[in-house]
Amino acid sequence: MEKHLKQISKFVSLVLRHKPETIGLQLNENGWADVQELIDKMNATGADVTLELINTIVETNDKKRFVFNEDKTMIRANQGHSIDVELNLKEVQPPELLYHGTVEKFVEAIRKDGLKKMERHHVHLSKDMETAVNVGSRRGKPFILTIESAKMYADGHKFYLSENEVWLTDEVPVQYIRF
Ligand code: HQG
Repeated sequence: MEKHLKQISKFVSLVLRHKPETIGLQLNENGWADVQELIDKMNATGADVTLELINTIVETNDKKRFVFNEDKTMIRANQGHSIDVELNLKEVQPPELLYHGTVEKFVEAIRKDGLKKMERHHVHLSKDMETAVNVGSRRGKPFILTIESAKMYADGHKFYLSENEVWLTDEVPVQYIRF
C-alpha cells in the first residue's frame, strides 16, 4: 500500500507539475485540475486511483506538494512546476538567511553564474538547513549554500513563499551566496 501510494504520488506530481498531456489532462491557467477528471484519466492509463487515495496523498504527503480548492473539486501542486502556470504566489519579506542544497559538481558553475532556476519557475530555498540537506542529498553528497536573503530583499529582489513553505526567488546573484 505504502509503495502504491508513493508511486501514485509521483505520477500525480508528473501530471500536475510537468506533463499533464501524458494523460490528456488540461490544467487551467492557475494550475488547477478537476479531481474526478484527474482520477479518471489516470485510471484510463492503467493506474489504480480512487478519490480516497488522492485524499490520502494530499493529506499525508511529506512535503504537502498538493492542495485542494475549497470545495475539494480541484487539485493543484503547490510549487515545483516546469510548465507555465500562474500560481499567484504571495510576495513576502524573507528572513536574514535562507539555504540551498546542491552538490559539489554544480558549485563551480554556481560560483560563476549564481543560482539559476534551471527547469523550474524559481530557485528553491528553505529557512532551515535540514531541508537544504535533504534537497541536496537527492543528487549525492549535499553541499549547502547560505543565501543572504535579507540583503537581496533590501536590494530589490522579490521573494515568494509557497503554501508548503518553500522560499522562492527568480535568481540568486553570486554576491549573496556564502559557499
Ligand atoms: C542547480 C524537490 C549549475 C541547483 C526538492 C539544483 C526541492 C545550478 C539544480 C525542489 C545553477 C536544479 C527543487 C547554476 C542552480 N549552474 N547548476 N548556475 N543554479 N543549479 O530540481 O533546488 O520533490 O530544479 O543547485 O526537494 O534541487 O520536487 O532544484 O541542484 O524542494 O517536491 O541545478 O524539488 O522537491 O535542480 O529542487 P531542481 P532543487 P519535489
